[in-house]
Amino acid sequence: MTKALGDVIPVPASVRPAPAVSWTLDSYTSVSAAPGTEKVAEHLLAALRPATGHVLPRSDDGAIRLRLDAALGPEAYRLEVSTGGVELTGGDPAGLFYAVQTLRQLLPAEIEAGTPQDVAWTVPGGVIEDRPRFGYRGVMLDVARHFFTVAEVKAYLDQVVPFKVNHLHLHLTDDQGWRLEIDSWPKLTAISGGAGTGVDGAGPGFYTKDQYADIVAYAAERFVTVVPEIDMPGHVNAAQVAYPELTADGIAPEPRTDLEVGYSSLVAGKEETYAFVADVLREVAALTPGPYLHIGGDEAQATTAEDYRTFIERVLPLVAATGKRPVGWHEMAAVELPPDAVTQYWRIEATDAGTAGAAARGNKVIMSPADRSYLDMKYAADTPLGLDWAGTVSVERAYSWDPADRLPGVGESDLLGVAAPLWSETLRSLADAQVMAFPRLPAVAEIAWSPRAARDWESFRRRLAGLGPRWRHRGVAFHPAPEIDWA
Ligand code: TNX
Repeated sequence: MTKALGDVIPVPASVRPAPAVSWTLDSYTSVSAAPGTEKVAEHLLAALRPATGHVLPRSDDGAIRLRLDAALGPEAYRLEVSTGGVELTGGDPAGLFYAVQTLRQLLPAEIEAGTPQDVAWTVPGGVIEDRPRFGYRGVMLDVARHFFTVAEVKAYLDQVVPFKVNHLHLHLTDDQGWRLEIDSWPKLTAISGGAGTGVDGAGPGFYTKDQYADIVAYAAERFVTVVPEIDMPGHVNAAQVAYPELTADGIAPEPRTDLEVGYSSLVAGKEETYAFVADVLREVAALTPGPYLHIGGDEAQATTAEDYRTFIERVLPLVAATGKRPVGWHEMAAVELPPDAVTQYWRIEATDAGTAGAAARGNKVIMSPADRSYLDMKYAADTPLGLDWAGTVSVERAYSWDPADRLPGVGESDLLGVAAPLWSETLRSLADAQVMAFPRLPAVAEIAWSPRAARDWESFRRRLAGLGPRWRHRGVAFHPAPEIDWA
């Protein structure tokens, strides 16, 4: 069945259907890629060839045409379907990549199958003109509590980019484990990336620098910027197990694989602390082409307020020395931040003086309220996986809020964007991660991309239903939320 032109997640900014018009891809279809669009054209062909079984050769007058027009602006695109074919125009290569994602969703669901399907590949006619509301549209994956392999991280990336997500925040370190090789402090991974360092003794796992660089490159090919997080001054038990000199008394703590938080702290008054942080940030920055370094800063209950401020004030210049822009969980706003610093709001309270105060001084905010955007919260009381400290988060709850209304003093222009974190204490596999992310990640992604006025729960419910068959074709696990009439 041919889809309606606007039947896409995230809903586009402007949709002008031409109801009498459609176009069908067939074995004669060829593809024209203007200069600068070749790489995105390869993504499109990789998406279309398996299920259609067609060769889709390149030609000068293809029915599928890709081109760039900078006048559209960054990340924007235009997609026109006429009787003669499909024209995809990107304001830049990222925008063109988003046009490809939209075209995929406009084709029948079988386009996601891995082998040739006997389907009429018909696309509805008309024009879509689209651009993002926010520049930061993120997902976060906690690879510290449960380690996800390089292949699993790539698979998760593949599953989120259809929703025009453009940042992957990796929570690389926590009390349980340390997941990124640091040459100057090799025991971090030799000891705390070893067997049994996942929650409940799962594991082992860490990324070598080459493996991490592979993730960063794979993400970049999909227009996704990796944001590495080294969480401090709390959440550091794994670092202290490896290097007891990072504790107050120099005695190694016991390794911990339980779910408690807020019990470990780097020592604000010790110079070793800052030598360690400077080395780690320098090495992480060297692996990071993107602008951001996330320094955590959350749940530092084992750090006095004064030590917390001392620590953050000493660490912010170390980030600046790497040339990167600091991001921290919103607790970081306890100190006056440099203008380029970004806070990430995660709590469930309806106000936060620190985040609002920093915003008033010009610090941008990433919105990730736990009661709306945390993909690790249970959907409902009977959800087998997940936590519920922020309440349960149904698909409707994940969708029916707006980041510009979330905190007084933090409006549209204060927002860098929106992100959906997935903490992994209860997860043991990629399938577990998928069940928690899908279908709520598309809800948060629509909030991050689509104009506020274009969003509507009833419309979203209907569009979401159509994703079920696509995920089944791709072998992606998802939660069959009862409020959706799944196709
Ligand atoms: C709070 S949110 C945490 C994490 C936990 C998460 C579980 C935040 C910045 N810190 O340490 O994994 O809750 O939902």
